[in-house]
Amino acid sequence: MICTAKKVFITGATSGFGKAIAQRFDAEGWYTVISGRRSRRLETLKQNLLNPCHSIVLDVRNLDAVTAAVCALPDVFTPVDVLVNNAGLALGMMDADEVCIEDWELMVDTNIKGLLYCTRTILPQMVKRGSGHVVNIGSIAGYWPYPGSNVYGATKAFVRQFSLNLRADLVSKNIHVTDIEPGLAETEFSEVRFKGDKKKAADIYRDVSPIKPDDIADAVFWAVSRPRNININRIEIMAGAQAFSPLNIVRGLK
Ligand code: NDP
Ligand code: 8X3
Repeated sequence: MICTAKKVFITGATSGFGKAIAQRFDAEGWYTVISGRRSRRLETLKQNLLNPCHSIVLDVRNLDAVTAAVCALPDVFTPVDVLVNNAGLALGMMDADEVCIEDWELMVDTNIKGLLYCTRTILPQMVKRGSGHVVNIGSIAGYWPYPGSNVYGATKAFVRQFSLNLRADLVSKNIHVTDIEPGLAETEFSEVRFKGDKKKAADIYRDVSPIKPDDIADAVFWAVSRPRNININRIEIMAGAQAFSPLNIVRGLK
């Protein structure tokens, strides 16, 4: 029997944006495939969704695991209509000469390679069916530089350019691509970035009203629910209390 419900595959659904995106699509009647490394959180989320949900304990850095998970999708969850490449992280906020190289590698492996693995693995089913939509979660850090963003921002610049290039390849195959680029948003992002230092993380959101996960879920759902005669290339969203810094001029350098 052919299932007519729409299906969304979300990476990093155990927290923050990914969880809110899963809840939003579910509320709109979509079937969800939720993934992430923390199994208990996936199970709790799944139990609270109204529509069929398939959960996968998945580390996006592992290509074999991504391939196996996509091959093993139950029929009712294929072909995937929308892939949301959300899994990602920042680690540290130190200057480039002080940073731990393993943190850089982990960001590259997750934010770039993990996103590529999921995209490349799921795209063929969209192409075969003749429609689909890839939504990548980039960041304002992919465009606006700030101290300590070094490799994190560069991975998101990759996401931005890859999204555009992907669209260039796939326009003739009726696959839409959107890069959503949030700014200051309150999730577990800062706690991860500061390696469990809750005080430092809380300080990032002190006395401002940051973007909420539901705001990003709204943007993702809006982008994929536009009529097919348009493609939303990019959406950049900052917190109301956030803007661009002036250029930095350091005086006295020889
Ligand atoms: P969270 O830390 O709350 O969520 C990150 C999610 O990514 C978790 O579900 C985590 O799941 C998952 N994840 C991390 N590493 C892996 C991995 N190797 N394999 C699979 N899943 C992984 O942060 P956000 O919700 O804020 O972050 C989501 C995305 O949004 C990221 O790409 C981030 O860069 C981006 N972003 C965040 C902003 C912010 O200010 N919060 C602003 C702009 C962009 P688990 O640990 O269970 O694997
Ligand atoms: C997260 C937003 O400004 O912390 O991507 O880099 S920022």
